[in-house]
Amino acid sequence: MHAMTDLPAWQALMARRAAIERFDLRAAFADDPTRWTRFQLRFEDMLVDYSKHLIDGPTFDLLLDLARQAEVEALRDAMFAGEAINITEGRAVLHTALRNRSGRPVLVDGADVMPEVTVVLERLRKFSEAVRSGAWRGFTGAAITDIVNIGIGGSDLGPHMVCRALRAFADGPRAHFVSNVDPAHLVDTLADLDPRTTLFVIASKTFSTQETMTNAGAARAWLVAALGDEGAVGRHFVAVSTNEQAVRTFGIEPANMFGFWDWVGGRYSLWSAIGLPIALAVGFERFGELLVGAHAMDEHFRSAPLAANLPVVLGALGVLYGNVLGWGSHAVIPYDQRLDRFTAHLQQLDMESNGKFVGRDGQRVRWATGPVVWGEPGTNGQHAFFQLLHQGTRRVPVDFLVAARPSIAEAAMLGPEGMALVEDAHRKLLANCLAQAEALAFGKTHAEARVELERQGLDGGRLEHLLPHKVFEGNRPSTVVLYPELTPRRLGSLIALYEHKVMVQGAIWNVDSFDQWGVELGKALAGEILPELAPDAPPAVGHDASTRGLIDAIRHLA
Ligand code: G6Q
Repeated sequence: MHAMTDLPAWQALMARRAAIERFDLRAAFADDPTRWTRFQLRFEDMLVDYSKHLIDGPTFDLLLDLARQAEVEALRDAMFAGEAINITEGRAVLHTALRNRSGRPVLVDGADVMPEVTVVLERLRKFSEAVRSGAWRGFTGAAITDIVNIGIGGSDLGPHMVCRALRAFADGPRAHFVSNVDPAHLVDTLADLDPRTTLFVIASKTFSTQETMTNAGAARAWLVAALGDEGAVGRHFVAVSTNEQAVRTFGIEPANMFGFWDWVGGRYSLWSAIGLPIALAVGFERFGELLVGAHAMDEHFRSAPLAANLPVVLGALGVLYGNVLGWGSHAVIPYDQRLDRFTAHLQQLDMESNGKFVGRDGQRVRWATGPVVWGEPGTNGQHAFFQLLHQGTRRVPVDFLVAARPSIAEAAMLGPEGMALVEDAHRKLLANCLAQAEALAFGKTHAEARVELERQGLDGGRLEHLLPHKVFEGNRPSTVVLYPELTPRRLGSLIALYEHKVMVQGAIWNVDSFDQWGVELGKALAGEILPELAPDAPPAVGHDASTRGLIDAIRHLA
């Protein structure tokens, strides 16, 4: 195990730090006509442009050296080999096995897990096809029109994001997602649904998470009250879990339970039976294409040399900003409306994986770890937080994700002019995306701003007054990830790219990217306060004065 700051490449990067801070993208592009081709990677039909980063050849090489010296490759290989790289939980990390299409066995403790993976996939196929075809019917004999996934965190964000991303392909029951224990979430969702045609998927690895079990209980009460028979539960509830006993206790037969394994982390679980809502909404075949796309990225990650390895390159660039330059956040802005939950999924993936201050050696790390990941789709963000990206005092690297062409599905809805309208709107989307990346990188100098104001007819004091506000200092880095069109396969590759990028960074920072003790704390703490909020509970004792006071105030106000 290493300390990042002891690695020779880190020290060399530190020695270059002043030069990196002075790095000028305008000059870099002017001096090197090959820069755009030099700093880009292609993966299948996806293009990743990272030429607008604050790197030259030597800096880039040092970042890769850092990844090499941090033994990223060894940890990667150990992950694919099924070693227990989640060291605090003593577990293998094998979401890659869930989408393994190579025919190679994947061994955990000497046993190949692939046969079990195949069995569960086959069950998902059969079940999703039965629901979609109408062969599976509700208690009253009606076919299922709506599914409600009840789950939270990893049992919600991934499938929810994918179902939204693949709306152009949705041809099955409508998928809804309820996660929050705030009763408004469930109630608002159920308000538009018919219990006779609604299927609930209770998704919980542990089947004990407070929010999920509370919502599942309330959903069952709603269904039984409406259909007037406890027996209806069996036709309207299925479970995705690793906890068969708890599923049975809830009243769901094991035949209607889809399992997965403790080597699948929650935030990496959309590829497992947790992806059931995806298979229901877009069909098992397209769910399979999603897995194929992710597998292709897995193969790239395990075999491409570091300098051409997308997750390694993107991970290393993040280390440049987070560690060498000390920036604290990272924006992911899809210019792709259907990726409107993509950043939310990434927030969990990245912040839960690498938001750690203790290293794999049990020591407090002496360097920054995971950034704050945030973002909203463009162009909306342009009318909101982009001000800070362009002219704020904090600098934030940005990932732009954008499709070269619109989805044909939209065009048909808009009448005979549909295709032309959609193409026009999509070109505007693309123009905005590219313009933002360009403006961030190259800014607007004093001289340029002056010329612009003069052209607008300003001069004298008015011009001088406005001038400093019209300057954009530029040198704000971004990556553009361009793909032809958002398809299940492409989406699978994109998600897997970020999964592996997070792993690469965790390896460099020497943290266990696969545990989540911070989440476990939250699960335990609320349990202590809950009984103290009951109307007839004695006054709260213990806690701090603020928490006690708030408990008291809630009881008076409730
Ligand atoms: C993910 C985390 C966490 C988890 C939820 C739900 O990696 O462990 O987000 O997915 O807390 O847990 P259950 O699936 O057990 O309900």
